[in-house]
Amino acid sequence: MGEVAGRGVPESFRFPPDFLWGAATAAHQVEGDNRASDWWAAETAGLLPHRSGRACDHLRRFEADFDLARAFGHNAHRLSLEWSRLEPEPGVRDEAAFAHYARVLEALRGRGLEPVVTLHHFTAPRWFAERGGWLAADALDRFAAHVDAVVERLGHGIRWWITVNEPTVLAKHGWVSGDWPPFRRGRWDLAFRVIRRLCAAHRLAYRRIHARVPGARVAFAHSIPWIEPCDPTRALDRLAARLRTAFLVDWPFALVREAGRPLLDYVAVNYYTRSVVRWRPGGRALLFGADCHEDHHGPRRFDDLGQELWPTGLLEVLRRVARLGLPILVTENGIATEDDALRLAHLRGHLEALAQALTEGVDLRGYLHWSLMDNFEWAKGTTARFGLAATDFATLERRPRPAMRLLAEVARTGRLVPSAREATTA
Ligand code: IFM
Repeated sequence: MGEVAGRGVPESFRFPPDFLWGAATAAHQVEGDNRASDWWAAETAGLLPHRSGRACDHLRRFEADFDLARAFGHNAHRLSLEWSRLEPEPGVRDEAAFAHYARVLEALRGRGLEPVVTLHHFTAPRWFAERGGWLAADALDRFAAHVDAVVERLGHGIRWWITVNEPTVLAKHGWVSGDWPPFRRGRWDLAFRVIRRLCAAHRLAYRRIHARVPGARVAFAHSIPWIEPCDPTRALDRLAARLRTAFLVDWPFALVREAGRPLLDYVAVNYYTRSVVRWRPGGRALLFGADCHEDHHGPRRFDDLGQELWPTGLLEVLRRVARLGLPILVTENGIATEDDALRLAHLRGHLEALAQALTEGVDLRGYLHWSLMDNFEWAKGTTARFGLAATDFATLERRPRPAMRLLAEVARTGRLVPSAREATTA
């Protein structure tokens, strides 16, 4: 698996006692019956290869799911509040949906699970999409009104907020590769505008949350790969890696700056993989283009979505974002596989990376694994298995995997227990 991410971690190392441990989810991926959303509309119109249907039926099973999280040592949980449930028609707030999420938040707190609340995780109300989505002239006003409603009715006491999830990922799939709603291909111009809009949405949500929730910590969740040149001896590959980093990693941070500082209370890092870039003439493809999968980097391991298992990249990403001088929360990290040994190796390696970062003084506050259970992985449907618990989609039974037990043990002891120190070498 390459370099050992936790090489400098002493035997005496302990994770801080108030470290947040948990899993991350998103409404459309777990709840089921998300009928008023743009994704549901696209699924039923046959524009997507899979239908979310009842997903994990978390809408009805949330208490049992939180029991499971608690039983496995979690003290935090990331969820998204589905905008299309809360505002199924423009300006119409669904009281039952607000009451539902109030119960969900209560259920988390009752179990000692700190909520980490996302306001926008890829899906939007169908009406919002039909009016032009994020590119409509009034998109930000619409989102602002929604944020106000959520903050006012549900926001009390929520400490950790995520305004929007992964602006660059949404722009890529929706406007460049075109495999997600609104299915535009090669529209780089629009993708850039969408990223700007989502960052503007973050800034307005940041202010609105702070106006009403004392002590709130607000960030957008940033998907940050660790980007390297395919051939480090080639100047053009190095340039490609620098350009991709500037665009995919640094630009969104620049877009949320105001008065000389990023409008963030912490950095929310979603880390999955290393991205190995080769220079391609023609420009734009190098920003989102396919990675180089050649083996001259040593033996490499990939998950079912072709993402490389590379824990050292998490350490590098944490070091890099630490330069912003803000606390950091890992708000997603996981692997799409049905191979338990690979999932364990992944988790061990990334726990080592966290420990190494803490040992170096990085202000890291917690780790939320993607995901609590196998769920609806967007255009891949239920074929990509990211869960700490396996989901049987016929019976909806959740079955904890070995990695879930490992995470529980580390959370309980605060130590990189021996089982978490194995198998991270090449
Ligand atoms: O499932 C997604 C999630 O919605 C956003 N981040 C990446 C995950 C795995 O692909």
